[in-house]
Amino acid sequence: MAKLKGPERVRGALEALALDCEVLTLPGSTRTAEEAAAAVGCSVGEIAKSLVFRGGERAVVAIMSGDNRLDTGKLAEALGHKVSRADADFVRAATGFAIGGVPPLGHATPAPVFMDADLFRFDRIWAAAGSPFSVFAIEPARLRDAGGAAVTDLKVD
Ligand code: 5CA
Repeated sequence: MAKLKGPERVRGALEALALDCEVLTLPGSTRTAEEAAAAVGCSVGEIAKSLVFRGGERAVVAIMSGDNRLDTGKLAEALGHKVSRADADFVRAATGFAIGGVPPLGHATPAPVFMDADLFRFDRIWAAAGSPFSVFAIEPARLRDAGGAAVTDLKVD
């Protein structure tokens, strides 16, 4: 069987979680939060960035509002373990997706997930859907519940 493309895998993960979110493929790049906001026509804050870090040998995922920077000290405190930046190979191995299209759920390996409380400023947020041209929209609470995410303050003040 042919390997499923990123957006198809995200569609499958959303269906498996009974989330009726449509995966949109856009004509413009959604590789960065700024590009995704321009492509969708929303504010940068409404873009959910799915950032992967290393906590020892394990991955840890931080879903950040697009206009916030992650404070790695706060993430380490929430996790209870030192964290370091993941390189592109680690991100792909841990999630199954390449940087620029990493979705907030449906990853290859289970990992603790933390979510920036500022995402709850919005009724609906947009996240990457497995490629640098695809996104889906979801309510923050549904994303939290689907991924078992711990909501906390993670931003650089
Ligand atoms: N599709 C968009 C918006 S949903 C997106 O994926 N944005 S993102 O911010 O979640 O993904 C880009 C992030 O990947 C950057 O913020 C950065 O943390 C990380 N990144 C970019 N380049 C590298 C790299 N060479 N090595 C490790 N991480 C990187």
